Amino acid sequence: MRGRVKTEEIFRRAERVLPGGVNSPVRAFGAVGGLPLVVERAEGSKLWDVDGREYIDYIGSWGALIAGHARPEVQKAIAEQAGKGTSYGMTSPLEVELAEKIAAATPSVEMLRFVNSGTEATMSAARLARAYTGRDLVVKFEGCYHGHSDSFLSQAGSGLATLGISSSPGVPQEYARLTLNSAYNDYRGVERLFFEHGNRIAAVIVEPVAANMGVVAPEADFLEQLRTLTSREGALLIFDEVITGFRVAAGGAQQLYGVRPDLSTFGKIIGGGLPVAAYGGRREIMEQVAPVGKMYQAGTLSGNPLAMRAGLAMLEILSAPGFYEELEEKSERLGRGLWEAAAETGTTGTVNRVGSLMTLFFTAGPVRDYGSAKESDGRKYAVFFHEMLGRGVLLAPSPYEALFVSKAHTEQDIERTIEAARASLQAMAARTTAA
Ligand code: KE4
Repeated sequence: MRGRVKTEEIFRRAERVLPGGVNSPVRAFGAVGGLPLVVERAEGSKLWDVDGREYIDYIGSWGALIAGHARPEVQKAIAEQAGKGTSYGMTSPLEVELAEKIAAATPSVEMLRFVNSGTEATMSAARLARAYTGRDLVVKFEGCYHGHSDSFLSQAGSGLATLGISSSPGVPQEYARLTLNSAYNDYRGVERLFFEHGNRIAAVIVEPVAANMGVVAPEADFLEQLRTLTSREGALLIFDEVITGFRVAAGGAQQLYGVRPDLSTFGKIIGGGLPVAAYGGRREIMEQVAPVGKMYQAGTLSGNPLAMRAGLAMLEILSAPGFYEELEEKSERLGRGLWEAAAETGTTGTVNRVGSLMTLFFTAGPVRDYGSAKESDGRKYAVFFHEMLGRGVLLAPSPYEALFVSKAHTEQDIERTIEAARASLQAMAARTTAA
């Protein structure tokens, strides 16, 4: 493998001017150690670092690039729109078109508002739920991650779990007290919160497939039970589909599981790799949002035509017949291959997979919530991460993230990845035996 001279030089400069050398904590390899990547370019399923090393990429910009990097259709759309201007600060036909397409794909969404990040989407959805119900408390689930707004930084997953931070400094106790946490897949726990705080709870927000504690699927009727409970108690049910939207199905997890939330948040895929997110739901709720209603939320670059055009190009790609079926076939093969590799090498592990989202946990499992996800051996994951990286396969640099399969991953990529996993686990097992 080539040296990493340029990576070293650039990352050391980065550390002097960016906290941790990164613009988002998980990129700093805190959970896995070692010199982080500095990326030069990406195309299809591949990504190259500044030293020319090639990787099969399973991060895919944390799920946004379900069709792969630098798709010609998206690049062409961006280039065409750039010539017409990148941001007008006024409504353009493009944002109307993209909103119509998202609403058409998501029956529970009659109206939506574009923002620029998943954080903005969930922060706005929580504010809207509080405005609509006149209540203050929000229930979330341990290990779920809804971005970094003050309401959601307690017991959160993703980067906080990676860094072992249970709540962030800088969030006043008064704010933190307005967020209640329950264990994922524990309906009784949520029921108890309603028993204790009943008519003060504005909303329950949930990742309908959790992907920020590693991937954890909702059990049997967990989502349906949340739907029934929130309806009965006058609280709103918010599905945070920033990862699952247009990923696990064209209509997101709400289509896959047949449960209709009151509000949904979207991100990642709908921007085709540019900063786009959204929150939406029934018209009578969304019409509480300014300027129609009084719940204030705004954004300079919200709905900007450049990002809208990329999002439209992406949704066009997803609408091709057989897109999700092919993705499911590849993902099933990879999930099974990882599980077989663990079994064949005597590795204690379990694979959770929902569609093209999956995680290999280094624990016997089952992994059904944050507590059981934390049973996974983080040190083993770190070793596995670097073994795979050395074999040209880039996984998330944290056991609390997902592996994202894209349309661009070829059968050859999948087989190479399974082979790399088998070799990595074999090498790990051999060292353990020798030790
Ligand atoms: P952003 O503000 O990062 O665009 O979205 C926040 C967010 C909201 N909801 C869910 C379900 C999410 O997964 C996210 C962000 N996802 C992480 C990856 N697990 C972003 C990666 C990062 O923090 O760099």
